[in-house]
Amino acid sequence: MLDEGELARNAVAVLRGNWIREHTVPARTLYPHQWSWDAAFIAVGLAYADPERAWADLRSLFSAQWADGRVPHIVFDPDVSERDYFPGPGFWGRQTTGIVQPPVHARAVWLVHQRHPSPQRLREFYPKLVHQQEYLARHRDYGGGLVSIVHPWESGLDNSPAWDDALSAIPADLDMLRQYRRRDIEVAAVSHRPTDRDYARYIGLAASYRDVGYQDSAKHPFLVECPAFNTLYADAELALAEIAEAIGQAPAPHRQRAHDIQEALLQRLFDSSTGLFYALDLHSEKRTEARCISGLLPLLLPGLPLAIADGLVRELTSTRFGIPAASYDRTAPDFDTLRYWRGPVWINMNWLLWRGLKAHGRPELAEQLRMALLTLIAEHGCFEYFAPDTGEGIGGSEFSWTAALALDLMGGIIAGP
Ligand code: 2M8
Repeated sequence: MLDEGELARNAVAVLRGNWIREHTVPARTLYPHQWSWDAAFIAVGLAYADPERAWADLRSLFSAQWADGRVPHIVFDPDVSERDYFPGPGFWGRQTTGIVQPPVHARAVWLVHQRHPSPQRLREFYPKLVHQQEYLARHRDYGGGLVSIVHPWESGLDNSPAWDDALSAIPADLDMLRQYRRRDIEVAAVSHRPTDRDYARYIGLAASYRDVGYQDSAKHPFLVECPAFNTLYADAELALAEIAEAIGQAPAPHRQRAHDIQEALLQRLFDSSTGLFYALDLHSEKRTEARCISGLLPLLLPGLPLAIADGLVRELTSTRFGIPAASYDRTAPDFDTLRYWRGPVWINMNWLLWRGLKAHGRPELAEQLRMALLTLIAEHGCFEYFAPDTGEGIGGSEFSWTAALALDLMGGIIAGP
Protein backbone atom coordinates (compact mmCIF):
# COMPACT_ATOMS: atom_id res chain seq x y z
CA MET A 1 0.00 0.00 0.00
CA LEU A 2 1.23 3.41 -0.93
CA ASP A 3 1.90 5.57 2.13
CA GLU A 4 1.31 8.98 0.60
CA GLY A 5 2.05 10.85 3.85
CA GLU A 6 5.48 9.25 4.11
CA LEU A 7 6.20 9.85 0.43
CA ALA A 8 5.19 13.51 0.74
CA ARG A 9 7.45 13.97 3.79
CA ASN A 10 10.39 12.45 1.92
CA ALA A 11 9.74 14.57 -1.13
CA VAL A 12 9.58 17.76 0.90
CA ALA A 13 12.81 16.78 2.70
CA VAL A 14 14.58 16.25 -0.64
CA LEU A 15 13.51 19.70 -1.85
CA ARG A 16 14.61 21.29 1.42
CA GLY A 17 17.95 19.52 1.28
CA ASN A 18 18.60 20.71 -2.27
CA TRP A 19 17.79 24.36 -1.61
CA ILE A 20 20.85 26.64 -1.74
CA ARG A 21 20.31 30.34 -0.96
CA GLU A 22 17.93 31.28 -3.79
CA HIS A 23 17.59 28.19 -5.90
CA THR A 24 17.23 24.42 -5.85
CA VAL A 25 19.92 22.18 -7.32
CA PRO A 26 18.80 19.01 -9.15
CA ALA A 27 21.04 16.84 -6.91
CA ARG A 28 23.76 18.00 -4.51
CA THR A 29 26.72 16.01 -5.77
CA LEU A 30 25.98 15.25 -9.41
CA TYR A 31 24.41 18.58 -10.40
CA PRO A 32 25.51 21.33 -7.98
CA HIS A 33 24.25 24.32 -10.02
CA GLN A 34 20.80 25.50 -11.18
CA TRP A 35 19.36 23.87 -14.31
CA SER A 36 16.71 25.48 -16.47
CA TRP A 37 13.97 22.92 -17.05
CA ASP A 38 14.65 21.33 -13.66
CA ALA A 39 13.78 24.71 -12.10
CA ALA A 40 10.39 24.66 -13.83
CA PHE A 41 9.49 21.13 -12.66
CA ILE A 42 10.81 21.93 -9.19
CA ALA A 43 8.65 25.06 -8.95
CA VAL A 44 5.56 22.96 -9.71
CA GLY A 45 6.33 20.84 -6.61
CA LEU A 46 7.50 23.71 -4.46
CA ALA A 47 4.06 25.24 -4.99
CA TYR A 48 2.87 22.54 -2.53
CA ALA A 49 5.81 22.57 -0.16
CA ASP A 50 6.93 26.19 -0.10
CA PRO A 51 5.34 28.57 -2.63
CA GLU A 52 7.64 31.49 -1.85
CA ARG A 53 10.57 29.29 -2.84
CA ALA A 54 8.80 28.32 -6.05
CA TRP A 55 8.73 31.97 -7.12
CA ALA A 56 12.25 32.64 -5.80
CA ASP A 57 13.65 29.67 -7.71
CA LEU A 58 12.11 30.84 -10.99
CA ARG A 59 13.16 34.41 -10.30
CA SER A 60 16.74 33.32 -9.71
CA LEU A 61 16.76 31.43 -13.05
CA PHE A 62 15.28 34.33 -15.00
CA SER A 63 17.72 36.79 -13.45
CA ALA A 64 20.28 35.02 -15.66
CA GLN A 65 18.20 35.42 -18.85
CA TRP A 66 20.33 36.81 -21.67
CA ALA A 67 19.61 40.13 -23.42
CA ASP A 68 18.49 38.18 -26.51
CA GLY A 69 15.86 36.35 -24.43
CA ARG A 70 17.52 32.95 -24.09
CA VAL A 71 17.24 31.31 -20.70
CA PRO A 72 20.50 29.45 -20.16
CA HIS A 73 20.46 25.73 -19.47
CA ILE A 74 22.70 26.08 -16.41
CA VAL A 75 23.21 29.04 -14.10
CA PHE A 76 26.50 28.38 -12.33
CA ASP A 77 26.77 28.91 -8.61
CA PRO A 78 29.90 31.04 -8.04
CA ASP A 79 30.48 29.25 -4.70
CA VAL A 80 30.87 25.84 -6.37
CA SER A 81 34.37 24.90 -7.46
CA GLU A 82 35.15 24.26 -11.15
CA ARG A 83 36.17 20.74 -10.07
CA ASP A 84 32.64 19.90 -8.94
CA TYR A 85 30.93 19.95 -12.34
CA PHE A 86 32.19 19.47 -15.86
CA PRO A 87 31.90 21.42 -18.11
CA GLY A 88 31.75 24.38 -15.71
CA PRO A 89 31.98 28.16 -16.12
CA GLY A 90 35.66 27.99 -17.09
CA PHE A 91 34.73 25.97 -20.17
CA TRP A 92 31.72 28.11 -21.18
CA GLY A 93 33.60 31.37 -20.53
CA ARG A 94 30.80 32.85 -18.44
CA GLN A 95 28.61 32.26 -15.39
CA THR A 96 25.92 30.52 -17.44
CA THR A 97 26.00 28.11 -20.33
CA GLY A 98 25.03 29.52 -23.74
CA ILE A 99 22.60 26.76 -24.70
CA VAL A 100 18.97 26.41 -23.61
CA GLN A 101 16.58 23.70 -22.46
CA PRO A 102 12.88 23.02 -23.19
CA PRO A 103 10.69 26.03 -22.30
CA VAL A 104 8.57 24.50 -19.53
CA HIS A 105 8.62 27.70 -17.49
CA ALA A 106 5.44 29.41 -18.69
CA ARG A 107 3.51 26.27 -17.80
CA ALA A 108 5.26 26.15 -14.40
CA VAL A 109 4.43 29.80 -13.68
CA TRP A 110 0.80 29.15 -14.55
CA LEU A 111 0.63 26.02 -12.36
CA VAL A 112 2.24 27.75 -9.38
CA HIS A 113 -0.21 30.63 -9.81
CA GLN A 114 -3.12 28.22 -9.89
CA ARG A 115 -2.21 26.92 -6.45
CA HIS A 116 -1.21 30.33 -5.07
CA PRO A 117 -2.83 33.05 -7.14
CA SER A 118 -0.54 36.00 -7.63
CA PRO A 119 -1.42 38.32 -10.53
CA GLN A 120 1.58 40.40 -9.49
CA ARG A 121 3.94 37.46 -10.17
CA LEU A 122 2.17 36.76 -13.45
CA ARG A 123 2.81 40.36 -14.50
CA GLU A 124 6.43 40.05 -13.41
CA PHE A 125 7.12 36.86 -15.37
CA TYR A 126 4.97 37.41 -18.46
CA PRO A 127 7.40 39.67 -20.40
CA LYS A 128 10.34 37.42 -19.55
CA LEU A 129 8.48 34.32 -20.72
CA VAL A 130 7.45 36.07 -23.92
CA HIS A 131 11.07 37.07 -24.50
CA GLN A 132 12.17 33.45 -23.97
CA GLN A 133 9.77 32.35 -26.73
CA GLU A 134 10.89 35.21 -28.98
CA TYR A 135 14.50 34.08 -28.76
CA LEU A 136 13.47 30.63 -29.95
CA ALA A 137 11.23 31.94 -32.74
CA ARG A 138 13.76 34.49 -34.01
CA HIS A 139 16.98 32.53 -33.72
CA ARG A 140 16.11 28.85 -33.82
CA ASP A 141 13.42 28.57 -36.45
CA TYR A 142 15.13 27.88 -39.76
CA GLY A 143 11.97 28.32 -41.78
CA GLY A 144 9.69 25.39 -41.02
CA GLY A 145 7.80 26.80 -38.04
CA LEU A 146 9.61 24.59 -35.51
CA VAL A 147 12.71 25.35 -33.46
CA SER A 148 15.98 23.45 -33.64
CA ILE A 149 18.24 22.40 -30.84
CA VAL A 150 21.96 22.97 -31.37
CA HIS A 151 23.15 20.42 -28.80
CA PRO A 152 21.69 17.18 -27.37
CA TRP A 153 21.85 18.80 -23.91
CA GLU A 154 19.27 21.31 -25.09
CA SER A 155 16.67 18.56 -25.39
CA GLY A 156 17.20 17.54 -21.76
CA LEU A 157 17.16 13.94 -23.11
CA ASP A 158 20.91 14.00 -23.47
CA ASN A 159 21.95 10.63 -24.90
CA SER A 160 18.58 9.68 -26.38
CA PRO A 161 18.92 7.44 -29.47
CA ALA A 162 16.97 10.21 -31.24
CA TRP A 163 20.29 12.02 -31.81
CA ASP A 164 22.42 9.06 -32.89
CA ASP A 165 22.05 9.68 -36.64
CA ALA A 166 22.74 13.41 -36.44
CA LEU A 167 25.66 12.82 -34.05
CA SER A 168 27.26 10.24 -36.31
CA ALA A 169 28.27 13.14 -38.59
CA ILE A 170 30.07 14.89 -35.69
CA PRO A 171 33.67 13.83 -34.95
CA ALA A 172 34.20 12.25 -31.51
CA ASP A 173 37.58 13.62 -30.47
CA LEU A 174 38.55 11.30 -27.64
CA ASP A 175 42.03 12.86 -27.39
CA MET A 176 40.48 16.25 -26.75
CA LEU A 177 38.26 14.70 -24.06
CA ARG A 178 41.37 13.40 -22.28
CA GLN A 179 42.36 17.01 -21.53
CA TYR A 180 39.38 17.16 -19.19
CA ARG A 181 38.07 15.24 -16.19
CA ARG A 182 34.56 13.84 -16.44
CA ARG A 183 33.19 14.56 -13.01
CA ASP A 184 29.87 12.75 -13.63
CA ILE A 185 31.47 9.30 -13.76
CA GLU A 186 33.31 9.93 -10.51
CA VAL A 187 30.03 10.45 -8.69
CA ALA A 188 27.66 8.15 -10.64
CA ALA A 189 28.05 4.65 -12.10
CA VAL A 190 29.74 4.65 -15.52
CA SER A 191 27.11 2.26 -16.90
CA HIS A 192 24.33 4.72 -15.98
CA ARG A 193 25.89 7.67 -17.82
CA PRO A 194 26.57 8.63 -21.47
CA THR A 195 29.68 7.07 -22.99
CA ASP A 196 33.02 8.85 -23.56
CA ARG A 197 32.26 8.87 -27.27
CA ASP A 198 29.03 10.78 -26.56
CA TYR A 199 30.85 13.16 -24.23
CA ALA A 200 33.58 13.87 -26.77
CA ARG A 201 30.86 14.96 -29.20
CA TYR A 202 29.01 16.98 -26.55
CA ILE A 203 32.17 18.88 -25.67
CA GLY A 204 33.13 19.43 -29.31
CA LEU A 205 29.66 20.79 -30.14
CA ALA A 206 29.56 23.05 -27.07
CA ALA A 207 33.05 24.38 -27.91
CA SER A 208 32.08 25.13 -31.51
CA TYR A 209 29.01 27.10 -30.36
CA ARG A 210 31.07 28.90 -27.73
CA ASP A 211 33.75 29.77 -30.28
CA VAL A 212 31.25 31.63 -32.48
CA GLY A 213 30.10 33.63 -29.45
CA TYR A 214 26.89 31.59 -29.10
CA GLN A 215 25.57 33.11 -32.33
CA ASP A 216 22.96 31.02 -34.09
CA SER A 217 23.35 30.13 -37.74
CA ALA A 218 22.22 27.48 -40.20
CA LYS A 219 25.89 26.40 -40.36
CA HIS A 220 25.95 24.99 -36.83
CA PRO A 221 26.96 21.31 -37.17
CA PHE A 222 24.04 19.97 -35.10
CA LEU A 223 20.55 21.26 -35.91
CA VAL A 224 17.71 18.96 -34.98
CA GLU A 225 13.98 19.50 -34.53
CA CYS A 226 12.91 17.52 -31.47
CA PRO A 227 9.22 16.60 -31.06
CA ALA A 228 9.35 16.99 -27.27
CA PHE A 229 11.10 20.36 -27.31
CA ASN A 230 8.65 21.67 -29.89
CA THR A 231 5.64 20.29 -28.01
CA LEU A 232 6.80 22.17 -24.93
CA TYR A 233 7.40 25.25 -27.07
CA ALA A 234 3.74 25.04 -28.18
CA ASP A 235 2.52 24.28 -24.67
CA ALA A 236 4.37 27.39 -23.45
CA GLU A 237 2.23 29.45 -25.85
CA LEU A 238 -0.91 27.82 -24.45
CA ALA A 239 0.22 28.67 -20.92
CA LEU A 240 1.10 32.22 -22.02
CA ALA A 241 -2.43 32.58 -23.40
CA GLU A 242 -3.81 31.73 -19.95
CA ILE A 243 -1.38 34.09 -18.23
CA ALA A 244 -2.14 36.88 -20.73
CA GLU A 245 -5.86 36.51 -20.16
CA ALA A 246 -5.42 36.66 -16.38
CA ILE A 247 -3.50 39.94 -16.55
CA GLY A 248 -5.60 41.68 -19.19
CA GLN A 249 -3.31 41.06 -22.18
CA ALA A 250 -4.35 39.52 -25.49
CA PRO A 251 -4.36 35.71 -25.42
CA ALA A 252 -5.25 35.20 -29.08
CA PRO A 253 -1.75 35.66 -30.59
CA HIS A 254 -0.41 32.98 -28.19
CA ARG A 255 -3.19 30.55 -29.13
CA GLN A 256 -2.50 31.19 -32.79
CA ARG A 257 1.22 30.48 -32.32
CA ALA A 258 0.47 27.28 -30.41
CA HIS A 259 -1.78 26.21 -33.26
CA ASP A 260 0.88 27.01 -35.88
CA ILE A 261 3.55 25.06 -33.98
CA GLN A 262 1.22 22.07 -33.70
CA GLU A 263 0.56 22.20 -37.45
CA ALA A 264 4.30 22.28 -38.13
CA LEU A 265 4.84 19.35 -35.76
CA LEU A 266 2.24 17.34 -37.67
CA GLN A 267 3.64 18.30 -41.01
CA ARG A 268 7.34 17.84 -40.29
CA LEU A 269 7.77 15.30 -37.51
CA PHE A 270 4.77 12.96 -37.71
CA ASP A 271 5.01 9.62 -39.47
CA SER A 272 1.58 8.23 -40.25
CA SER A 273 2.84 4.71 -40.95
CA THR A 274 4.02 4.23 -37.35
CA GLY A 275 1.79 6.80 -35.62
CA LEU A 276 4.71 8.45 -33.81
CA PHE A 277 6.66 11.71 -34.01
CA TYR A 278 10.40 11.63 -34.79
CA ALA A 279 13.34 14.01 -34.55
CA LEU A 280 14.36 15.64 -37.84
CA ASP A 281 18.01 16.35 -38.69
CA LEU A 282 18.08 19.62 -40.68
CA HIS A 283 21.41 18.80 -42.33
CA SER A 284 20.54 15.36 -43.71
CA GLU A 285 16.84 16.32 -43.94
CA LYS A 286 16.08 12.88 -42.56
CA ARG A 287 13.93 11.86 -39.64
CA THR A 288 15.43 9.37 -37.22
CA GLU A 289 13.80 5.95 -37.11
CA ALA A 290 14.44 5.57 -33.38
CA ARG A 291 11.19 5.37 -31.42
CA CYS A 292 11.80 7.52 -28.36
CA ILE A 293 9.60 8.89 -25.61
CA SER A 294 9.97 12.34 -27.17
CA GLY A 295 7.84 11.01 -30.04
CA LEU A 296 4.90 10.46 -27.67
CA LEU A 297 5.02 13.91 -26.14
CA PRO A 298 2.73 15.76 -28.59
CA LEU A 299 -0.04 13.99 -26.63
CA LEU A 300 0.37 16.93 -24.25
CA LEU A 301 -1.30 19.22 -26.79
CA PRO A 302 -5.06 19.25 -26.19
CA GLY A 303 -5.80 20.28 -29.78
CA LEU A 304 -4.04 17.29 -31.35
CA PRO A 305 -6.41 15.51 -33.79
CA LEU A 306 -8.22 12.65 -32.09
CA ALA A 307 -6.95 9.91 -34.40
CA ILE A 308 -3.35 10.96 -33.83
CA ALA A 309 -3.78 11.18 -30.06
CA ASP A 310 -5.38 7.71 -30.10
CA GLY A 311 -2.39 6.37 -32.01
CA LEU A 312 0.02 7.85 -29.45
CA VAL A 313 -1.96 6.27 -26.61
CA ARG A 314 -1.77 2.94 -28.43
CA GLU A 315 2.03 3.24 -28.69
CA LEU A 316 2.33 4.36 -25.07
CA THR A 317 0.41 1.34 -23.81
CA SER A 318 2.13 -1.09 -26.18
CA THR A 319 5.11 -3.28 -25.29
CA ARG A 320 7.40 -0.61 -26.75
CA PHE A 321 6.86 1.93 -23.98
CA GLY A 322 4.41 0.67 -21.33
CA ILE A 323 3.16 2.27 -18.14
CA PRO A 324 5.28 3.87 -16.79
CA ALA A 325 6.84 4.69 -20.16
CA ALA A 326 10.46 3.78 -20.81
CA SER A 327 12.51 6.52 -22.45
CA TYR A 328 13.18 4.35 -25.50
CA ASP A 329 11.50 1.49 -27.34
CA ARG A 330 11.77 -1.55 -25.01
CA THR A 331 11.81 -3.86 -28.03
CA ALA A 332 14.73 -2.14 -29.80
CA PRO A 333 17.94 -4.21 -29.95
CA ASP A 334 19.96 -1.42 -28.33
CA PHE A 335 17.46 -0.71 -25.55
CA ASP A 336 19.53 -0.24 -22.39
CA THR A 337 17.86 -0.57 -19.00
CA LEU A 338 20.48 1.52 -17.23
CA ARG A 339 22.03 4.06 -19.54
CA TYR A 340 20.31 7.34 -18.87
CA TRP A 341 17.92 8.38 -21.66
CA ARG A 342 18.34 5.13 -23.63
CA GLY A 343 15.79 3.08 -21.69
CA PRO A 344 15.25 4.10 -18.05
CA VAL A 345 11.97 5.54 -16.79
CA TRP A 346 12.05 9.27 -16.04
CA ILE A 347 9.44 10.96 -13.88
CA ASN A 348 9.31 14.30 -15.72
CA MET A 349 8.47 12.79 -19.12
CA ASN A 350 5.89 10.50 -17.57
CA TRP A 351 4.39 13.42 -15.65
CA LEU A 352 3.97 15.25 -18.97
CA LEU A 353 2.33 12.17 -20.50
CA TRP A 354 0.04 11.94 -17.47
CA ARG A 355 -1.09 15.49 -18.19
CA GLY A 356 -1.52 14.56 -21.86
CA LEU A 357 -3.73 11.58 -21.00
CA LYS A 358 -5.91 13.82 -18.87
CA ALA A 359 -6.08 16.44 -21.63
CA HIS A 360 -7.29 13.76 -24.05
CA GLY A 361 -10.04 12.37 -21.83
CA ARG A 362 -8.25 9.21 -20.68
CA PRO A 363 -8.77 9.42 -16.90
CA GLU A 364 -8.37 5.69 -16.25
CA LEU A 365 -5.07 5.41 -18.03
CA ALA A 366 -3.92 8.66 -16.44
CA GLU A 367 -4.72 7.22 -13.02
CA GLN A 368 -2.89 3.98 -13.84
CA LEU A 369 0.18 5.98 -14.83
CA ARG A 370 -0.05 8.23 -11.78
CA MET A 371 -0.18 5.22 -9.44
CA ALA A 372 2.66 3.47 -11.26
CA LEU A 373 4.89 6.54 -10.85
CA LEU A 374 4.06 7.09 -7.20
CA THR A 375 4.60 3.41 -6.42
CA LEU A 376 7.99 3.49 -8.11
CA ILE A 377 9.06 6.53 -6.09
CA ALA A 378 7.59 5.25 -2.81
CA GLU A 379 9.29 1.86 -3.15
CA HIS A 380 12.67 2.99 -4.41
CA GLY A 381 13.13 6.63 -3.41
CA CYS A 382 13.39 9.99 -5.18
CA PHE A 383 15.92 8.79 -7.73
CA GLU A 384 16.90 10.54 -10.92
CA TYR A 385 15.67 7.64 -13.08
CA PHE A 386 14.51 4.05 -12.69
CA ALA A 387 15.39 0.73 -14.33
CA PRO A 388 12.32 -0.14 -16.44
CA ASP A 389 12.57 -3.88 -15.66
CA THR A 390 13.23 -3.96 -11.90
CA GLY A 391 12.20 -0.44 -10.84
CA GLU A 392 15.62 0.01 -9.22
CA GLY A 393 16.46 3.69 -8.62
CA ILE A 394 19.52 4.76 -10.62
CA GLY A 395 21.60 7.88 -11.33
CA GLY A 396 21.50 10.47 -8.55
CA SER A 397 19.49 9.92 -5.36
CA GLU A 398 17.53 12.73 -3.65
CA PHE A 399 16.75 14.12 -7.08
CA SER A 400 14.68 17.30 -7.02
CA TRP A 401 12.29 16.98 -9.97
CA THR A 402 11.31 13.46 -8.93
CA ALA A 403 10.44 14.80 -5.47
CA ALA A 404 8.68 17.87 -6.84
CA LEU A 405 6.56 16.03 -9.38
CA ALA A 406 5.66 13.35 -6.81
CA LEU A 407 4.05 16.16 -4.80
CA ASP A 408 2.08 17.28 -7.83
CA LEU A 409 1.07 13.70 -8.66
CA MET A 410 -0.28 13.41 -5.14
CA GLY A 411 -2.15 16.63 -5.70
CA GLY A 412 -1.65 18.36 -2.45
CA ILE A 413 -1.10 15.78 0.25
CA ILE A 414 1.18 18.04 2.19
CA ALA A 415 3.72 16.69 4.59
CA GLY A 416 3.18 17.48 8.25
CA PRO A 417 5.59 19.65 10.23
C1 2M8 B 1 21.13 15.91 -17.29
O1 2M8 B 1 21.97 16.71 -18.11
C2 2M8 B 1 23.21 17.29 -17.65
C3 2M8 B 1 23.69 18.25 -18.72
O2 2M8 B 1 22.75 19.27 -18.88
C4 2M8 B 1 24.30 16.31 -17.34
O3 2M8 B 1 24.18 15.12 -17.69
O4 2M8 B 1 25.30 16.71 -16.73
C5 2M8 B 1 19.80 15.70 -18.06
O5 2M8 B 1 19.06 14.67 -17.50
C6 2M8 B 1 19.00 17.01 -18.09
O6 2M8 B 1 17.72 16.79 -18.63
C7 2M8 B 1 18.86 17.62 -16.70
O7 2M8 B 1 18.29 18.90 -16.82
C8 2M8 B 1 20.22 17.73 -15.98
C9 2M8 B 1 20.08 18.13 -14.52
O8 2M8 B 1 19.12 17.33 -13.86
O9 2M8 B 1 20.91 16.48 -16.02
